[in-house]
Amino acid sequence: ISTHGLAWFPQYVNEQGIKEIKEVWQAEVVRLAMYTAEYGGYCTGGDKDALKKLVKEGVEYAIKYDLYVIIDWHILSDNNPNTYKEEAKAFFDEMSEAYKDYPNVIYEICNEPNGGTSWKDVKSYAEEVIAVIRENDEDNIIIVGTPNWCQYVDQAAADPITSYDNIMYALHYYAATHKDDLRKKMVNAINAGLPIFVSEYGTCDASGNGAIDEKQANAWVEEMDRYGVSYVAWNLSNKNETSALINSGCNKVSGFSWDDLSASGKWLF
Ligand code: DCB
Repeated sequence: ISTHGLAWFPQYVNEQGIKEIKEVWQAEVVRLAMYTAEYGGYCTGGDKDALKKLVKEGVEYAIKYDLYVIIDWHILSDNNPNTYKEEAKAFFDEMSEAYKDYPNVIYEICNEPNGGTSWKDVKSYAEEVIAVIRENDEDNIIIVGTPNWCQYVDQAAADPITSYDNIMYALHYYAATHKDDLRKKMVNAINAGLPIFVSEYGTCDASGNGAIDEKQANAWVEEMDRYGVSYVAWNLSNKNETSALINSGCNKVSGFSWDDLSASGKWLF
């Protein structure tokens, strides 16, 4: 399960809520989505100390309750991860120094490159940020985003990062938008030897809203299970949108009942 933007919905990072992600939802991984350029974005005037504190709280709870935790540098409207590369290096230097001894901590260094960002751009960014992380932390998993909102895994498969180990590549899908074609890209990339992590998906369309496509959503899960691919649902919030797992009228931050869940929350549960 992924949070929504941490600056926007900070309340879902709380001890009981994270505990329930493991014990009630029976998920194995929580993703902490920290936007870089929107909604109090880390690089666009957001409160850096407050955001880092929230990330660290989330990680501490994940460690305590035995969950994997993804620290997500959530680029989006900034398009190209090189836009805030220096900030990313400083951020991941601090995080990898703090968590090098916790193998359940995963670094996702660029959510969704888009806006014409090429794999060459992403790869050169990744090699610089990974070098910083590997100075501190020699083996925790690092997830690298792929072009076109994490759909062009074929480009990464054709030219993967070879100078470091334990690198995975993100594929993201929204089931009402991305169907057979993207599933085929996933399978081809896996067959080419690329380690894929679906660090974000939705059952609705690519805006995070619109109708749920249950048939496609189930087809994705079947294919991911067949190949042992991990997947993380977007998003744990009560925003009035389909992808939000909690109903917009519910202000609880843990202890959800069945009726508190949205249709996508019920599907996931
Ligand atoms: C991704 C982003 C994620 C975004 C979801 C749904 O964007 F990683 O941040 O979440 O997928 O679009 C949405 C939230 C909204 C929020 C909006 C902007 O659910 O509440 O208002 O972000 O922050 C994607 C994924 C795929 C595609 C496009 C986008 N695509 N996108 O395939 O075209 O443009 O954001």
